[in-house]
Amino acid sequence: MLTIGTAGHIDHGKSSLVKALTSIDPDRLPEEKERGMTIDLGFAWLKASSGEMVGIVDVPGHEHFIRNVIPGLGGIDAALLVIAADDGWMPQTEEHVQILDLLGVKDGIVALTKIDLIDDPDWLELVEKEIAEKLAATGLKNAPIIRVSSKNGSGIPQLKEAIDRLVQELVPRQDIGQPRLPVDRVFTMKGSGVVVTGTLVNGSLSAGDDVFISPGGQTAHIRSIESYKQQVNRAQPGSRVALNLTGVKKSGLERGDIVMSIEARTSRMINVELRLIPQLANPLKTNSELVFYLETRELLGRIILFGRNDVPAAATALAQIRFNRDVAAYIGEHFIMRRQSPAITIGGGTILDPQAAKFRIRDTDKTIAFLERRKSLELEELVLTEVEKNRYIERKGFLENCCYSAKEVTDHIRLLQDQNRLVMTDIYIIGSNHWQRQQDKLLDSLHRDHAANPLKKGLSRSMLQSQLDLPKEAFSQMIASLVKSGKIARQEDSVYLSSHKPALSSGQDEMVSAIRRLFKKDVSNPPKTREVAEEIPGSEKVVRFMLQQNMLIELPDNILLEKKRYESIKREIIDFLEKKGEISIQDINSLFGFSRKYTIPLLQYLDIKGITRREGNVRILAGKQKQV
Ligand SMILES: Nc1nc2c(ncn2[C@@H]2O[C@H](COP(=O)(O)OP(=O)(O)OP(=O)(O)O)[C@@H](O)[C@H]2O)c(=O)[nH]1
Ligand SMILES: [Mg+2]
Repeated sequence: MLTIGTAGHIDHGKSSLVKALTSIDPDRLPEEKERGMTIDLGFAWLKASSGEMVGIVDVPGHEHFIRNVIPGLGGIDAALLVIAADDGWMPQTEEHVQILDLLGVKDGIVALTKIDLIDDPDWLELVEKEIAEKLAATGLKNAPIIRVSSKNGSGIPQLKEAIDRLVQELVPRQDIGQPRLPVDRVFTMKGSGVVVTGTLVNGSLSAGDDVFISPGGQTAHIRSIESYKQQVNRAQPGSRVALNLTGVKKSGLERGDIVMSIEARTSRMINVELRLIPQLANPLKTNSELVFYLETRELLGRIILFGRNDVPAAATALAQIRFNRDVAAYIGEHFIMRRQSPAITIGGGTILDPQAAKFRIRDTDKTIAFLERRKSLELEELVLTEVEKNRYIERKGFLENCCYSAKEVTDHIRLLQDQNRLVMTDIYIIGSNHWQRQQDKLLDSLHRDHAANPLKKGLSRSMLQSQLDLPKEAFSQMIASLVKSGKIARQEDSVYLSSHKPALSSGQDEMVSAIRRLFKKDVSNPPKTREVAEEIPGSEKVVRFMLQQNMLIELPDNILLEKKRYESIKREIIDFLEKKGEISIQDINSLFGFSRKYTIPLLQYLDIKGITRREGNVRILAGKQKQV
């Protein structure tokens, strides 16, 4: 499947030639018939001798209708440049060739028409020589020139053969699984509702598909598809397509909209590499307001040059375009730009960042470096720059708006991961530099915390995460991988370096002994946390350490007990319960000499630990029924 676009000066015989080739008159509007000129895009098709269908988009030659030309040439695979033998190379021949060149069209055929009007063979040779010279510096430099007459049919078979050769030589349209149908016509048909037409690129669409209309974001359903007047179930990239849509109104659609299988990301700002035509008289100044053509869309925008105030003819430059509305562009897409007055095509370019942040002068170097890396459109650079730009980015939808398929992108991410240039978690892709910096920061935080608080176990996860520039899921994976490699350890909520052993200084050692003495002083009156601090000033840290190290335990009401003593009390209570079945507060008081102030927190603690259970006024062993 491929689509050819005509190009050339007014009245040079484009539409007549399309009719001579296909028997279809591309001039469909009454006004076009009346005036004998093409005003808007026309469509026809022929079958190549290989059986392949070739769509033809016929464009107007009048300079006034250039805004209808560019949308027509957007999705084409090859050009049919029509030049009248009696007239030769003319201004719109020039302009259309510039546009084709800026759009990256490199294949085509030149049809030298109206040869029936020329008797002098030298003249034809002269015209052909001029054409070859003019095309030498363009993408069409290798296009064959075929002499034809639509009036008497001479040369038409040779032109068909040239088209056959083109069909064979052309590399088939890329199918990257991301279909886009830039709409060039919208109309309603009695009985079947809204129809949109266009040249399908980047993927295929099927009848029954649900689709999105960008940039508006409306959803629609493809009821049926027609391609070259035939109903088809599936339309291939490169073909001319008419979609019958349900779920949208004609008023909600216009030329320039794009029918896509996913909801595209849109933006008002894009970063590009632009290229100016050699014939441009005045340099392009930064801040100029221009008319831009992206696929079938025409829109106004302002150009902001990076690190310079103007660009001379024939030069390239990096720039930001700020549009007056959202666009759903993709990396690698071509565009055309024109001045409003005088209305001339001044250049075009390639989109390098379809989701650009507003450019600020202080970001000049960074922005230029980023775009310089993207200019080659190599997948590796696209992946790396996209990740670096965002620091971390969700895998879902990653580089969905670029000229590569999802599979190519995924394969490349895996390759870069194998080379340790990217880190992938379940949800995110993270640049290895960023990952490494965050990991260093995490380890450094732990180092510093351990040095400042040798008695403390470590830092809480939430404290650590708040210091890092990572989303929660990636942070968890970082912790897990550091635990796995043995660098860090975690206990409950605390994270610490594996090498960290909380230890006491000699002064603190003495405090531990003093605290122990405090417990021995009156065994039936163990101190509360606050009382220890009052008796032994500065001992809070040591108490916390002793709790962490399981030397002490803390009962409800902040009552402290030595772990050893608690264990023996617990044992005695269990023995008691195993013999007697139940234990009362008075039993405990008389067993251990405690007052009620201690007994109740102790029992609550045993309940929490699942050792005892309250039954009325007594405790029984948890899990046992009270025997009545
Ligand atoms: N003698 C002669 N006249 C031709 C030939 N091809 C086209 N014409 C005439 O040239 C005039 C313009 O032809 P079109 O086919 O409308 O030209 P066009 O390039 O489509 O014009 P626009 O769409 O307005 O740019 C018509 O009067 C045609 O009859 C040809 O091969 N020989
Ligand atoms: Mg025409």
